[in-house]
Amino acid sequence: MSDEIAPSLPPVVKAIRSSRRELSRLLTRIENGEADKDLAALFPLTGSAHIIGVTGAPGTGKSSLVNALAKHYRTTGRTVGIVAVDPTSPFSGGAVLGDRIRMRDLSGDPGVFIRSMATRGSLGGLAHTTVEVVRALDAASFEVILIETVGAGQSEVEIAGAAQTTLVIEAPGLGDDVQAIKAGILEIADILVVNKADRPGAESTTRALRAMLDLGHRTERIVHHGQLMTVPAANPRVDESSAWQTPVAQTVAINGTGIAELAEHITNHLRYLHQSGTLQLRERVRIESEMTDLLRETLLMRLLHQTDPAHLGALVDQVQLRRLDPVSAAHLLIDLSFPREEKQP
Ligand SMILES: Nc1nc2c(ncn2[C@@H]2O[C@H](COP(=O)(O)OP(=O)(O)OP(=O)(O)O)[C@@H](O)[C@H]2O)c(=O)[nH]1
Ligand SMILES: [Mg+2]
Repeated sequence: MSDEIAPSLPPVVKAIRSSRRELSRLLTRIENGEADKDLAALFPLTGSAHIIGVTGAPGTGKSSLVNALAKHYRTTGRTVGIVAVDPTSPFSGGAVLGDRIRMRDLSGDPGVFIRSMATRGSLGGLAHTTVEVVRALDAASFEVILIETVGAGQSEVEIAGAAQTTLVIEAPGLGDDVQAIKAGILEIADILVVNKADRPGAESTTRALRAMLDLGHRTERIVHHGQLMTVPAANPRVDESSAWQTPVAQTVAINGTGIAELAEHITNHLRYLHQSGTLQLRERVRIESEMTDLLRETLLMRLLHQTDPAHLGALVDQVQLRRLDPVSAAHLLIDLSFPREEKQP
């Protein structure tokens, strides 16, 4: 973290750039949903970090890989923030312990900051909290931010939305078919990684993934009704030569084999994002969807706040008696709080 701190920086940014304890405290406030003012103050200081998502089935070696990548980036002098997200665990205790052991060689390095999160600390939803934690690390001037999530469900896909580059981790010997197909997360992969390449079956897993990428899995991301969607890249607009070709990298996270090559793929991907304009496009989509979520939440809160509970109860009665349908009832309530303007002829 920088020693020269400009005097014009907001107090919270000065604090988290100069003290790890202040940063930890801010992250706790974020998890408790008590940091809206701080987040607003630090927001203008975000946008510099390269945010990398690392996702994949349990035990594929994500933490080990994050550890190895972090060590690699430290040798290049870059600072690294790590967010380990475990949506399945109600407490982060176990995950923290495991990660601490695996990432022990990073502790004590002031250029690395590690935070483990679980559903426990997530008032506004884990994906949303993760985005805010990443923003705090970004404003604290960590240059690379690695987000580890256990891959499978929708929350991982959402969390991956916070990343600019998403790595999907596979390992040989997880069963006959490649796990990504089942999980449906191949679509979110910017880079596929076959970790545990020292294990038997690594070659066939790699071949299977390459074949999948060649066969109809070539996709492009488009914006449709404000949502970023993955569609088959059959569209003639997409110039094959300029589209990103998802690479399949092999690594042995526990001894560092292939990590430099993986880091090179990551750098290439960031360059591609910049040059193609995709970086800005993805960010716009992310902001739009975040704002839509916030609007939905805020408007609902305001509406319920303004609504007389007796009136709501009476409407529910009417619906139950089949005198009113649910859609009309909802519109009646909304029209009370947000009267429709009469159209001028
Ligand atoms: N042989 C071999 N073992 C590895 C490699 N990478 C990780 N492991 C081992 O695989 C096990 C799981 O590694 P983790 O890094 O905890 O995997 P993870 O994906 O973070 O696991 P969860 O967070 O529990 O989903 C550990 O015992 C690691 O030592 C590798 O490249 N080769
Ligand atoms: Mg892990």
